[in-house]
Amino acid sequence: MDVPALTRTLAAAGLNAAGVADAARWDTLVGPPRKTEALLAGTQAILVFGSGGGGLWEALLADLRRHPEHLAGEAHPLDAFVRRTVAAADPLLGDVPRRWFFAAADAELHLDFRALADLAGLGGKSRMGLLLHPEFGLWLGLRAACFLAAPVPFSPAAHAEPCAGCPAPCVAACPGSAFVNGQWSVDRCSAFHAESTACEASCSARSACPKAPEHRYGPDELQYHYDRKHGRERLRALVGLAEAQDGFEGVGPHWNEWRRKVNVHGGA
Ligand code: B12
Ligand code: SF4
Ligand code: SF4
Repeated sequence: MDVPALTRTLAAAGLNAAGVADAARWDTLVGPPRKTEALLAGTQAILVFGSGGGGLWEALLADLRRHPEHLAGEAHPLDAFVRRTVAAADPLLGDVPRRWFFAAADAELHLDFRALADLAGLGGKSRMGLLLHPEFGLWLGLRAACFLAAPVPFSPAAHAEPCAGCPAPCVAACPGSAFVNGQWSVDRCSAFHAESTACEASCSARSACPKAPEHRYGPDELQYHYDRKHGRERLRALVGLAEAQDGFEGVGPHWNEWRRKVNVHGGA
């Protein structure tokens, strides 16, 4: 088992933020269906991988330019790229029992990746409800986690209150009054999406955060994450795939349907 080599290999493909969580602490947070006993008996450590800044997007574009069929044949090409990248690197873990999970919205089993990444020392909880990473700020996607039945040193905790002392330009920049008592509210934000198109292509509050401006996503990546339909059209243009050859239309994110689709809590 070579965890450092796995981490280096994934970082080279844009999964450039990694941490290790204590499985026993995870078990205190979740209900029976998501405890390690149910997911992988004997789990001791959980490797958590994220993508900071635009590295993963650039690696995706390079892959799709070489293999346009990876776009034409996948409803969620970025998530599919992450799965392929992980599958290619996985043999570095040798014969240690393990199980991978992904943060994709259509994952078979949803885990609360923000809580996992918190345990793995990747960042703290911001006013935006997003995990704020010390190097990448709010520009961090959470992508994959590997439950491992082997000991790996746990990562130190990150700064628990990353917004302390900040005058909160995120709140001032939000046109949808989505903050309640200074904290982002998913219900307010979702309601605003239902009544206005102002945030259909980006989030002004997230973009106003002064942390890590050098890692803000570029316009193409922002559009892909916030407006999948037009984001996919742009992706086709960037990799030279004709619309007629594309087997999918971009859909999501599902601002007002996610409660029906997703359950990351322990009960069910
Ligand atoms: C469903 C979903 C949505 C839904 C609902 C969002 C929500 N808040 O629940 C919708 C469509 C609205 C949405 C929107 C967005 N999402 Co979203 N979403 C998800 C998904 C698939 C599941 C989340 C979920 O079910 N939540 C329901 C329960 C768990 O949420 P909750 O009770 O409100 O959340 C509590 C816990 O997370 C808890 N918590 C416990 N410990 C910790 C520790 C930390 C550090 C934090 C931050 C929270 C936390 O705090 C919350 C309040 O009690 C996750 C991927 C995953 N598997 O985790 C991505 C995810 C949370 N989304 C993400 C992002 C980036 C977004 C968007 C910016 C959209 C975009 N286009 O990229 C917006 C804005 C979100 C925001 N400001 O919070 C990222 C967050 C990355 C990060 N740095 O934190 C994730 C992890 C996806 C990813 N691949 O990276 N999302
Ligand atoms: S998406 Fe729009 S309404 Fe929601 S937090 Fe961002 S700026 Fe505010
Ligand atoms: S703008 Fe300030 S308060 Fe808002 S998320 Fe960024 S650091 Fe936190």
